[in-house]
Amino acid sequence: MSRKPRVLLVYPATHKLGWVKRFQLPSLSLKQVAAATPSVWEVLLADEVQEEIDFNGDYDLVGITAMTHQAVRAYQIADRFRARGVPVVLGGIHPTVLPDEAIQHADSVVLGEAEPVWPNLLYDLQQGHLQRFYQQLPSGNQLEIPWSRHDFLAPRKYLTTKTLQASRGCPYDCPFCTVTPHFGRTFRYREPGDVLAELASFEPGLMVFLDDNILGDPERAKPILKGMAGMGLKWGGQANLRFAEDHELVRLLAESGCIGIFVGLESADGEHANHPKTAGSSSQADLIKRIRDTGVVVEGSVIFGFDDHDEGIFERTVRYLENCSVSLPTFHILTPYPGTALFRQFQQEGRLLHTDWQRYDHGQVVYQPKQMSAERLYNGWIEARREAYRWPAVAGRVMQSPGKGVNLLYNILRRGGVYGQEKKTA
Ligand code: B12
Ligand code: SF4
Repeated sequence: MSRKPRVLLVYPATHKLGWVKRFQLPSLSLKQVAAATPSVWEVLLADEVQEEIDFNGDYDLVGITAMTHQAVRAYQIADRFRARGVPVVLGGIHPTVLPDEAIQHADSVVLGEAEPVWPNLLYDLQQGHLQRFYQQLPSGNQLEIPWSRHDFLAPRKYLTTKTLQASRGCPYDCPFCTVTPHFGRTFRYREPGDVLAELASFEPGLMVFLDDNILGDPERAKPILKGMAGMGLKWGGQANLRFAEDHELVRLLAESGCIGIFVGLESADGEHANHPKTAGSSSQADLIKRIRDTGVVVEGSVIFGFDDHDEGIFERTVRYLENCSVSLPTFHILTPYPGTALFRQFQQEGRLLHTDWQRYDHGQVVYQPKQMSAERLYNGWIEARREAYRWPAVAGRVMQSPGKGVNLLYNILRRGGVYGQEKKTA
């Protein structure tokens, strides 16, 4: 009996993770590619974070996803399969912004979203007419995508397999971010009823929204939050802190089962502290407190290395975050991802130190900062992280929050990462 055609979807790993791999989420990118795959195909997953790839397996096609820091490994994997004659398709953010680079390692590259083009690509492959590039640009503000597929995942390997997006795109177009160039300059939304139906198909337990801004439009978010109350789901996601100006939204968030929300604060001061997404009538400290008081953990993320950051930024930021009492501070080094305005600016100014993509990961300095050396930026990042996760600082944060046990657990887990994760500088 002939078997179904078989596609292997690969998530490349850049380094080995120890026990932490048990706390990872499966790639939603590949769950969506799987969901768009016609049922005549068998879909297999090789998540390299979790297991070794079987390079000798019997596959008709290999599809590999890549963020920028994964690109080098993705190309190595692609080259090995192609050397055996297995056709390879590359997709995801990095191949989308640099398709001419990606095609050197692939038979075909999908630019942008898989859902509208993937079935055609598979059909073309079977007909022997695979094209080099596939792309369909998004339009309008409706997002119609199939429910993500979970059946090809081993649930016990992950923190949870229950992830989805209710929206894509972002209007803010921050110069350092890949989202607007990749997903478009407007929010596109799924119908709340469709999102709630997918959520209702989940077993009670932990789920995560992987939207860039799940609360970006209160009128879209409220029906989803109301519908989630009583579903038995505990969830996390990321949003623009300004949502907390709306008291009803904060109340609904807590009632819906939200346990943690990630917000981008970006900078303690200067130009990027006054971005439209973070500026408003209440102070950030007030908004953070308003959310925290409901028991929801607030993870606040800042970036070091903007052109208006001098060497005092590290100390000022740690103090600022203390004053705001974020439950979990997160620190990133500014990274000029290809495809962004920031990349083009640094390239024109001759400030990129290299384009070794595997080092473009927010934890290494890959450009010449304006007001300090690359080494100072790296060391300042290390010092700020350590300062924020000293035990007295952790205790201070935890004591201010309801849900002290959960807060403490999050902080201990993060502290482990902070003290164990340093890499090399530029
Ligand atoms: C959720 C998320 C995370 C989660 C990931 C959870 C998971 N396992 O899925 C967490 C918090 C762990 C995370 C971590 C990081 N993230 Co992140 N993350 C996101 C976010 C918000 C959504 C990603 C997502 O799931 N999108 C939904 C899927 C469906 O979209 P997609 O990936 O684009 O996939 C579609 C297409 O690209 C295409 N496609 C993708 N792959 C493939 C493969 C094939 C074969 C085909 C045909 C098509 C295809 O089809 C898909 C469906 O339409 C994005 C922003 C964004 N909007 O994309 C940032 C983003 C991807 N993250 C980013 C970064 C930098 C990171 C970190 C490096 C940050 C850090 N240092 O901590 C880490 C790296 C983690 C790692 N695994 O190595 C950057 C990547 C920039 C870049 N150019 O690479 C983004 C774009 C954010 C940004 N502001 O720029 N992230
Ligand atoms: S608000 Fe967030 S998702 Fe939107 S462009 Fe800025 S950093 Fe990217």
